[in-house]
Amino acid sequence: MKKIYVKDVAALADGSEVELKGWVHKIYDLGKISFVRLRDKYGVIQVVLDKEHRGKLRLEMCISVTGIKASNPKAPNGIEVQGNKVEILGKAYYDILPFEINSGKIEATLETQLDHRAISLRAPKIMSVFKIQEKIAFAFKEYLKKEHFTEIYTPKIVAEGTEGGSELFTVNYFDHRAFLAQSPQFYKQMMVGAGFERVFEVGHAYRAELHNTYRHLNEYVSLDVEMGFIEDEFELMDLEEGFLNYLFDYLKKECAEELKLQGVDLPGMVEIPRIPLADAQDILLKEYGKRSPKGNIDAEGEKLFSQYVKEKYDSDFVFLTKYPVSKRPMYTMPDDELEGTTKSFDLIYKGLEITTGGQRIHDYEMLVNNIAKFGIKTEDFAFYTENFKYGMPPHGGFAIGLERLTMKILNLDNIREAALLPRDMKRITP
Ligand code: AMO
Repeated sequence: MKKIYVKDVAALADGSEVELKGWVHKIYDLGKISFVRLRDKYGVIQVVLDKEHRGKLRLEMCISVTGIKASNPKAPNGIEVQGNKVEILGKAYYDILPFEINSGKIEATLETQLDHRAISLRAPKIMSVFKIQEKIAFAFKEYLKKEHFTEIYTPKIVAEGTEGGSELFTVNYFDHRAFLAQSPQFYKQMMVGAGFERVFEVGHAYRAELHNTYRHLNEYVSLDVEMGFIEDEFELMDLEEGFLNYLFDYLKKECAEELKLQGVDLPGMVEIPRIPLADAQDILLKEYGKRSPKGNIDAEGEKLFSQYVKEKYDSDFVFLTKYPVSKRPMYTMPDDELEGTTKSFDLIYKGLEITTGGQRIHDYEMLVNNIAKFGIKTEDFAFYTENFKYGMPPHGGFAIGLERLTMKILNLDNIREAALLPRDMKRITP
């Protein structure tokens, strides 16, 4: 059935009859008449009701209103509907709402908002985060499809971890122990080798991290890319930079209203500086007296270095390149030009890592030897390494955390604000 949305009413002639369905957003009672604001997926409109039709309406009930469209310069957007029939479609059973959602800003803690997620999402500003997030994922797919990538769907119940470390959730899988996938890493590489050449996936990734921070989730959406027949890791950075430019253009066109509601101005063309990790560590020490952990930069370092890049290059982004072998998983291609480093990179955006990527080892013997060097049992990874016996192209890829990207584009303080139903150490409901 075709539904008429609030946004469609403006195009109707004055005097047209219209039936709208949505939620009671606000009520102003003015003696004989009431102004009821009806909210739907796309917006809010004023409905004028007499006492009888106003009846027992309460905030957030679901209603259908039939009435006549009229212009009224005093109404929001200059439009109202003079209602002559009201039906309650979804009753209200609450004593008081958990918090006010119709005043532009919710005066409740993030935890309370998340406890009542389906209510806090009713606030248009909060809903707009996820309308924008949907478009980010859409732009990712569209951009890659234009670049000859194929979308894949890989299993999330897996036999082995891909990223090293101990961040694995265990699953009882009949009489075996299995895990939730930390990343589609092995499968995206296998699909490149299988002949798709270029693949991407938008899917959930699971990390049993013991970090309850503003930037960690235990379940997040990973935007994964893997590309065959590359020359080096810089081609991957070119691809990611291309995507970000495409994304910002796309969001400006498709989400103008939502971005306005968020108070966000997107950048023009981005050109991202590429700086070796060791140089970044030196700069941090010289400019800020900040010491970094061996072979890495900590969260504070990421923030400080972003500040430096903003001042020096006027860029919100920076690629850190050439991470040491010791800090990268066993599948990462070593960099022969600089002893002890790899052909890998991170992308830092406004002080937060949003991407890891790099070229992979594609030679079977080299891979098996490297796995052994990492002290891992090669037999456990035979299902993965076996693919490398049959002609694997030089390849590499990267993954972007969707919530982290959303959070940084919209300048949100906490990653949970960019997760529809966040999973963290303390939250598994709603
Ligand atoms: P990595 O482990 O760095 O790399 O993850 C890639 C990106 O995923 C996001 N991310 C997270 N977001 C929220 N909460 C978490 N706990 C979390 N963990 C990771 C970040 C991060 O930059 N296989 C490689 C990628 C590749 O080389 O293709 C990988 O998973 O934005």
